[in-house]
Amino acid sequence: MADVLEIRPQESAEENAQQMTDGFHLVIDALKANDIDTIFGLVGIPITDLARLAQAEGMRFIGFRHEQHAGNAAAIAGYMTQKPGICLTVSAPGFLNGLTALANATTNCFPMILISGSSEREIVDLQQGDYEEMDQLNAAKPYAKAAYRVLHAEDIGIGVARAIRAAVSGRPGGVYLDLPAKLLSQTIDAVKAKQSLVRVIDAAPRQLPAPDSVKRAIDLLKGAKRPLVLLGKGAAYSQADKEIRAFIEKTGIPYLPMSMAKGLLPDTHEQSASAARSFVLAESDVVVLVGARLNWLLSHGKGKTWGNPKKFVQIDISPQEMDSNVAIAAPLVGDIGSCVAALVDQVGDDFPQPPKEWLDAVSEKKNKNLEKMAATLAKNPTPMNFHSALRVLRDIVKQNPDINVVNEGANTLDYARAIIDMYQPRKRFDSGTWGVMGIGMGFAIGAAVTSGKPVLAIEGDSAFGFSGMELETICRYELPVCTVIFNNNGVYRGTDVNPTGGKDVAPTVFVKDARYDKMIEAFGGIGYNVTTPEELEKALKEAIASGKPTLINAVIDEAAGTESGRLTNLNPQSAAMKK
Ligand code: ADP
Ligand code: TZD
Repeated sequence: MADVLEIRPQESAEENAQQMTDGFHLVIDALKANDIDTIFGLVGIPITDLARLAQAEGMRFIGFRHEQHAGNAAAIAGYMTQKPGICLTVSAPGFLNGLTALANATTNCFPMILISGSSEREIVDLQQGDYEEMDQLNAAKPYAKAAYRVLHAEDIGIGVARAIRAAVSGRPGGVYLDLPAKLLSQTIDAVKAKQSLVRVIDAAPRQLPAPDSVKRAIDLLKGAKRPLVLLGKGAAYSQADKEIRAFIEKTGIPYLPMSMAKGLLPDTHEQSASAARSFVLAESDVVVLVGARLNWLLSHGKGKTWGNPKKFVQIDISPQEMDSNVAIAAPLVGDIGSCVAALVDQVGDDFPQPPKEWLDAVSEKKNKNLEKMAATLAKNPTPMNFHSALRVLRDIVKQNPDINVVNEGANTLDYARAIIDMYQPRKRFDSGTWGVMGIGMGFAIGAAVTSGKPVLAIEGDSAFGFSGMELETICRYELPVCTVIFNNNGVYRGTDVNPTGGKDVAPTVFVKDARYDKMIEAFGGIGYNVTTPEELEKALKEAIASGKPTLINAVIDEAAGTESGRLTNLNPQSAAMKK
């Protein structure tokens, strides 16, 4: 750390003057002291110089066209690395644009820090109408895991340290750090400043499970007749890949990955029960949740989806997660690596393997469903539909198993998740816990910058629209992102009509036959327009091999999608209207 803070000469260099530094420098020094090397953001008063300085001091500053996408990039960087991603914005509106991403990160348990410049406390608190005046700290609080403000330059080191620890320790989440303009220009004695820096030690300490909790879980598992393991994105985040694989393989229990946990073990693993999802959820009797919450994505652990009564083992770092929706018979609170390792320790050669009838039933169901899916995928309708296009993407990912996959939309999300096998951990990034649209280009940029590897962004045409302007960012930084737009002329599909016969199109309908490929050409990227699986395959191969910013406008049958994809049960009004 000795070389972190360079001492800068005072501007009015009087003889023997004390050497001074300022808030701008200290923020950068505090981040660098904690090995943070990238900032995603968008400049303006009062943080433009902060961004300039970050770059001048050797950090990477990735400038966006809208703060929400900078925030999403930071969030996904945090998820990939277990280090908080940093998003930097201006005050009030810029902050609010970033807040959506901060809230999404908190909801998904991604560690990130939103740093926003703010206007002066004296004016904000008396509501005297400052430039971009807003009480940002209080606005951020309900949507962040923690929110802090620093008022004195000597507290910058501690403020950054608190933000880092809050973001990554325990259940990860989004943290807001408020930096008023005056703080940034405050000067401080350089020696004192250097001493005020804090390097966070063991930011996310291991949290060991209690031995009696481990025993309770093992006893429950030993008595199971139809056990199932459910892996969530918390399991992927924890980077306990080896322990999780050992647990699955030693116990022989079938497992289901949640969307972003796909690839933690390759989806082609023989114990994967993905293709028999409904069957195993309904029929299992003991379910081990590993970093997965029983929220709406898992029907809250009850109802028809879950069929037979069952007992849950839940592994989570957050004690409050237990019993959130249904009773948890064996809570295992701790970090996933430690908890799973503790379970593996108890799984000796005498550990009972799941009964053969259960494994046979799962594989029979799985094979049947895989055959059905293969038949659907083999069809070649004209125009192309979701399935025939996704067959091509599935094969491309198989050939490029280390490619990062970003995915959003309704039908585009639901079908891609089911059809595209993943082979490596933390390579799939999608709409997540909220089912939010708009993560596409932000996640793509974050994933490309963080991994240095290519990204395939699979986007519904509506979903893409939320972040489409970031194509310019992708082109500006020459990122190897290939965006494929499933273009069916609207939200879900493009065939709705205005029942009044009026001039306005239906609420779900877009401009027909839009050419999204031309958008990327405006910024020097390469665009393709394809209408058949053969054309799509050729374009994809060329695009990925080029390593350049590319966009493929894949024309899909405008009648192919269903309303809300597979979420029709959450859309009762629409179902009623159609009656
Ligand atoms: P999914 O959407 O894939 O089902 P969720 O986001 O619902 O996953 O759940 C992730 C869970 O993982 C959260 O409850 C979070 O507290 C937990 N978690 C995150 N990181 C860890 C970790 N390192 N150890 C234990 N639990 C973790
Ligand atoms: N706004 C935000 C921020 N998130 C949302 N999830 C929605 C609106 C509602 N919404 C969905 O849930 S999916 C979707 C919207 C607008 C787009 C679906 O259309 P698409 O995908 O073209 O992206 P498909 O594949 O054609 O269904």
